Amino acid sequence: MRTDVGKLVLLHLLVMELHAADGSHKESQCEAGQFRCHNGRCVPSLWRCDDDDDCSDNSDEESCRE
Ligand SMILES: [Ca+2]
Repeated sequence: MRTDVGKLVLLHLLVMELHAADGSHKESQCEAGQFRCHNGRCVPSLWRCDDDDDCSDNSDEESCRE
């Protein structure tokens, strides 16, 4: 039982990873209209300063506060 759950989680992570890597610029630059998080993730510029941590490291919320 336990191993089955573990496999499912691993599979899920793998699928997510593949999906994220597919056709996206992972390490270089973001597309126009996107904000590049400190961790390299790209999020729409609209998501900046919306009080929601979209970058997972909160960098999209950091850079807009003085
Ligand atoms: Ca945000």
